[in-house]
Amino acid sequence: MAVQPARDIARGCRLQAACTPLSSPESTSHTGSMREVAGWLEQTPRILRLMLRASGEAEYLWKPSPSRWSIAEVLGHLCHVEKLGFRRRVERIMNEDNPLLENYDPNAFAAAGAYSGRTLEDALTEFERERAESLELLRTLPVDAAARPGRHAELGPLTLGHLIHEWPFHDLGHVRQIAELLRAAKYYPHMGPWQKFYTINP
Ligand code: NI
Repeated sequence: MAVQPARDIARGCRLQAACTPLSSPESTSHTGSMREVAGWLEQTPRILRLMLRASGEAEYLWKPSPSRWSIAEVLGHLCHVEKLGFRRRVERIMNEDNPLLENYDPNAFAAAGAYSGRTLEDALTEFERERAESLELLRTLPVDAAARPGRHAELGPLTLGHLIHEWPFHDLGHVRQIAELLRAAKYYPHMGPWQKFYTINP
């Protein structure tokens, strides 16, 4: 089966949404879904550790092209954005009155080297530590926290509930990106004529 190119990955972590959602925002109970989101966020570090158990140094550092991220850079991004993109924003929305949230530019941080320099074990351990701290924060939120407002420099008005739901969505996008990098580096070069059936976009 051919796989559609994951175009969002090419632009850091942006996705063009052109699909029919399974549920509308109105059909979701915020209190219940916040707990569900935290449950998902707890799984991501475990999923990454399992996925990357068999990854060698060459695959970990492999960049498909100068403009595309390696698995090392994706993990570095996850470590970095956990604090600056997610936890700090949650804290500001909880502690301030409708705060203005600055843009987080992944490509600028990547170019500045913020995502480089970690070994695989360093990156997994750092992400586990950062995520544990985030889960601690989420556990302290009151049940009505989802409605608290903030303003994003580019997107405009939003709520804490919106930010909380972007979190596992963002996780899954990068899990998919790592899966794409792994299969392109490890298996695609060795599958001979079967390559004809697939389009890869690592
Ligand atoms: Ni991202």
